[in-house]
Amino acid sequence: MDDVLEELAATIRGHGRDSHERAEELVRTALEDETTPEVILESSLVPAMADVGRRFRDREIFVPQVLVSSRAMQAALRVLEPLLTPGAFETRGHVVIGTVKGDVHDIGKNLVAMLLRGSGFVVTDLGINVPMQRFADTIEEVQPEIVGLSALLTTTMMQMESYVEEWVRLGLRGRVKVMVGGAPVTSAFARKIGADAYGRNASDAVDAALALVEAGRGGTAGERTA
Ligand code: B12
Repeated sequence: MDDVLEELAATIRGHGRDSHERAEELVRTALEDETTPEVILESSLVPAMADVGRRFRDREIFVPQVLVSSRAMQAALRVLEPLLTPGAFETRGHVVIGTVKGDVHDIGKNLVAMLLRGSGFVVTDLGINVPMQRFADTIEEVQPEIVGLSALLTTTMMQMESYVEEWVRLGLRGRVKVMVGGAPVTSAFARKIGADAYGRNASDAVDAALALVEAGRGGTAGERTA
């Protein structure tokens, strides 16, 4: 990895006072050096955030430090987002995405939304802590092909099943494909709750979404479906 990407990863992992400003600067420098947004994401930002996750799990760092890293990560992602988003001319489908109720984790969900946009999907991002009814109202309103649910806690993940059941009850389930993800979610869990697809990471989510749209047009969803 080159020096700029290494320093960027260290900035995300570290807890400096102005790390969000520094992260933004370093992303701009990497782009000026002609590093692609995909390389910046995959070889610096994502592994750095994964390392933050490991250290939080092992109680080497705590919530305040994680928040500083998250803020730096979000600042970096804001610079990359427009570059991963092509013009609206090629729309592959519409995805409504959000983090389920009681859960405020959004870094991974934002990354998924960003890569979906970058692959030509229109994305309506409902944000964090989103109740079932808000999804239901948005499904009625924007008629998406796919709804994406994100959860990072083993507790909040359990609500995904009741969301899907409620959409069945409301007669919405036949109109949308459901895709789920988040660190504790697995493809077995996705199958168990009746979701159509699971994405382990953001690029997997894009492949799954493309397969679902393709299947909806008469192809087969292939092995990525849950
Ligand atoms: C950052 C973070 C926070 C930040 C969140 C900031 C933010 N804006 O998101 C803050 C500090 C606020 C936080 C709070 C808490 N957190 Co926290 N947090 C994390 C941490 C360290 C990293 C998560 C992250 O951003 N990862 C990086 C992204 C890129 O990965 P990702 O989220 O997994 O997303 C990828 C995939 O999962 C997938 N994906 C994600 N969503 C979707 C959706 C779809 C549709 C698809 C297809 C794919 C997909 O693609 C993404 C991109 O590749 C994790 C540790 C971990 N290893 O996950 C703990 C972790 C999730 N947190 C945890 C806990 C316990 C908490 C708190 C309860 C702590 C507390 N005591 O207050 C609170 C809960 C607050 C709440 N109500 O939600 C635990 C959960 C344990 C559990 N079993 O449930 C974890 C696992 C840490 C741990 N090991 O203990 N947290």
